[in-house]
Amino acid sequence: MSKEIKIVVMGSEDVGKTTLMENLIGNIGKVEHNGTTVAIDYGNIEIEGKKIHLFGTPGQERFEFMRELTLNGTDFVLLVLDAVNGLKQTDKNIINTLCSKKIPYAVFINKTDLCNGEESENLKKEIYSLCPDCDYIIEGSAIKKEGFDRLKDIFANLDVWCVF
Ligand SMILES: Nc1nc2c(ncn2[C@@H]2O[C@H](COP(=O)(O)OP(=O)(O)OP(=O)(O)O)[C@@H](O)[C@H]2O)c(=O)[nH]1
Ligand SMILES: [Mg+2]
Repeated sequence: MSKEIKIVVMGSEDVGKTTLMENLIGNIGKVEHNGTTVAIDYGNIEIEGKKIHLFGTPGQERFEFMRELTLNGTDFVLLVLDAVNGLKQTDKNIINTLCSKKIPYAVFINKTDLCNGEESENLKKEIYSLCPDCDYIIEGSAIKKEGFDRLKDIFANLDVWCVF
């Protein structure tokens, strides 16, 4: 039996969750309506011999119940944020949930190709003020595949492996 891991990709509407999964993994399963995710994206990737299963959640608030469902049994969460638009209430709710349930997570500050760095610094301060335990913060661009090496490195070195 091999060790595999379940990672849930979360974040509010249009932050780039599906784009990140597509550009990181390539071929993913997704259900979209007019470009909006309406079910769970799924794909898997092998990094340094370890199989990582990624489950992408819809960002629109009407699908909040799916986020709850997908979190069941997760080992790790990747919270994707939009560097330009900052933290939405949905993101704050997600951070509070992860923090209170003690679910380990990394934050990917996406769309840094559209800003000058100041936005990311402000976001980091906000994240730490909500949850001082935040494990990792990565800056990058899902469209340009920037920040992916660091992301893969974090995934490869997680010590939360479960057996599927
Ligand atoms: N400039 C820029 N645009 C991006 C980046 N990542 C995603 N986008 C754009 O942002 C928009 C939303 O991307 P999606 O990947 O659909 O976002 P999502 O978080 O999956 O959206 P929902 O499923 O509706 O919650 C699309 O137009 C993407 O092309 C990025 O790194 N830089
Ligand atoms: Mg999506």
